[in-house]
Amino acid sequence: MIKSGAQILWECLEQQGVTEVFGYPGGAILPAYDALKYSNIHHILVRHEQGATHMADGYARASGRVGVAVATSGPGATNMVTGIATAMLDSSPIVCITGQVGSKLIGSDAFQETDITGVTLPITKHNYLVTRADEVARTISEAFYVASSGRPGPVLVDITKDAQQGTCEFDGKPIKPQLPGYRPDLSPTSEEYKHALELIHSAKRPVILAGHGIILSGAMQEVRTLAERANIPVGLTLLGLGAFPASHPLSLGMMGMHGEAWLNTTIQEADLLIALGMRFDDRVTGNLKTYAQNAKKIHVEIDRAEINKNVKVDVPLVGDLRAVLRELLPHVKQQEHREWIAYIDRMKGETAVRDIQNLPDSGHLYAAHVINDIWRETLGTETIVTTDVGQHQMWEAQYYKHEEPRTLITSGGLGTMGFALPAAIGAKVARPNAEVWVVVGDGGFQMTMSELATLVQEKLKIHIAIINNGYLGMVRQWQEFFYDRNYEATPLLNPNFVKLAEAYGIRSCAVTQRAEVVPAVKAARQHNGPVLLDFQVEQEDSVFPMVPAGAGLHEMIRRPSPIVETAADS
Ligand SMILES: Cc1cc2nc3c(=O)[nH]c(=O)nc-3n(C[C@H](O)[C@H](O)[C@H](O)COP(=O)(O)OP(=O)(O)OC[C@H]3O[C@@H](n4cnc5c(N)ncnc54)[C@H](O)[C@@H]3O)c2cc1C
Ligand SMILES: Cc1ncc(C[n+]2csc(CCOP(=O)(O)OP(=O)(O)O)c2C)c(N)n1
Ligand SMILES: [Mg+2]
Repeated sequence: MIKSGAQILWECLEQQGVTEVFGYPGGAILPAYDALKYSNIHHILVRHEQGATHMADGYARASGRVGVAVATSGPGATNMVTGIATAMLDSSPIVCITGQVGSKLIGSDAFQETDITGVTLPITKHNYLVTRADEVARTISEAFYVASSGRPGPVLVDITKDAQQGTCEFDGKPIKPQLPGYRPDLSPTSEEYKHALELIHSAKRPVILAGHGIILSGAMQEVRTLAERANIPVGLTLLGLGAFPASHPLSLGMMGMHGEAWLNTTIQEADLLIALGMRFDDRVTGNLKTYAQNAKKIHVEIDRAEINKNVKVDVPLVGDLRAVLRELLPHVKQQEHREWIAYIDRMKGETAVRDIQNLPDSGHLYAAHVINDIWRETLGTETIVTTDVGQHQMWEAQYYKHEEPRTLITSGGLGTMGFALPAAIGAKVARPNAEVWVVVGDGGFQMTMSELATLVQEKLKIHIAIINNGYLGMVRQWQEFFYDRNYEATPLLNPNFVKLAEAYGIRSCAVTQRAEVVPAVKAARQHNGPVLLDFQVEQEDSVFPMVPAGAGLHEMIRRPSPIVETAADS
């Protein structure tokens, strides 16, 4: 049958299982918007194209399915850049579709022309410029395959206006992607497996470093089997949180710059690191020269480019984590590591870690208490938390205990302020039955708060917890520690967030006392609609521990008074 490129686009998206897209129209993408009338896909109108990309990203992270964002040429496309880079750094599978000026106008500085494939070349896994209707179907099929296979990532498809308007024969049959140069299905050699097993069986002080790749690979059960059978404690990266249950006796919490002190010490004293789907980010390793110097290292990783990039390893196992562990596990023997685990337990302290509920109410409202209370109230329910970037993000990682994968959605690699609210919208669209909480700073919230209108228009029940400290808190903390408390450009004059929410028709209240937190959270959960809570917390609190940039992982700044760092301190 003869169809337009625009019609083919939506049909091919449907073939990929797409049911929702996040977008914003404009001239160069109008033929595609017009053809939406032939499609069952639900289009969610955002308020800024950056929001569309974070929504697609949140959708992907919550569900494992590819998220889709749509924008027009020029400013529409360039507004997507931050969201694309965010997805790239965290290996999140999204497909961004942009309109482009007519193919004959390309290179003429036509109205709203930007070379978006050129602009996004370094921040996409791959991108395409489509100039003919008969290229649309093959390109969409390849784009989804590239975005979701191997190491996932963002793919951009730029479609000229004439390719959308032009017609061609289209039989509706799905096209198999043909990419001979692209080989995402690697696997280790038998020698490498043997070497890894020798190291696992001879280690006295092993630790598993659990990363985001576990969630992407779906290898949660395999990792748990490995840890339990060989009695190996598990530390997690920020993006790995949820890959291994926080309540598991072998879980040591988060590693790195703001990770748990006992875990950072464990890593520095280990004789074997088993890195699973993590990329040794500098926030995780601290100074590479002093990082885990006495440890042998096994690195299971799907992307060969990550091997020996930051940390030199003894045994690389390149392949899909789940497949690699399934190969390895039948040969892994039972082990105890009693002394090692007892030693780590002593560092942790006897009571439950970061158990702050019994601390007396000092009259101050701490972010840690707010986040811990949200965790307690939502315990045992299917809850997704999205965070923004800054102190509240680290407190969330420390005081909300994630038991399940895909329950924490946060921008780790790019650290994109403005991520939390749109990512939550994407997550709620992907998993409507999940409860969704946005934990966001007063600074970052103001970067994308225009998306409040999107969630109201879509009737999404999302809970927003602003951790309002009146500062760009994480930057203020750096100024306090390293710049003589010169608080240049970090105090914030904020709008009245409660009135702002009310202007959008969103129920809202401010919370200033610790005793008010739980009732406010309970009321928000009971309300049949979105709620915004303005938690006015201690203004100059800091995140501890902290490994200063460039310092060794063991060189942590500890909290001067043991209020909310570790149970062991008290
Ligand atoms: C303010 C701030 C502070 C931060 N502080 C910390 C901190 O204290 N601690 C911390 O941990 N992080 C911290 N981060 C986050 C940090 O910057 C990194 O984003 C994070 O450590 C990366 O975690 P990851 O390596 O597990 O995930 P990713 O960066 O997503 O890497 C995942 C790896 O898994 C691989 N992979 C993907 N799929 C598969 C598969 N199927 N099989 C095998 N491998 C696969 C990928 O190729 C990639 O190498 C902070 C971020 C911010 C913004
Ligand atoms: C888009 C963007 N701009 C700047 C930064 C640098 N930055 C990192 S954390 C931070 C402060 C965040 O303040 P707020 O949102 O209030 O969160 P808080 O740290 O106070 O919890 C800034 C400015 C960033 N990560 N992203
Ligand atoms: Mg703040």
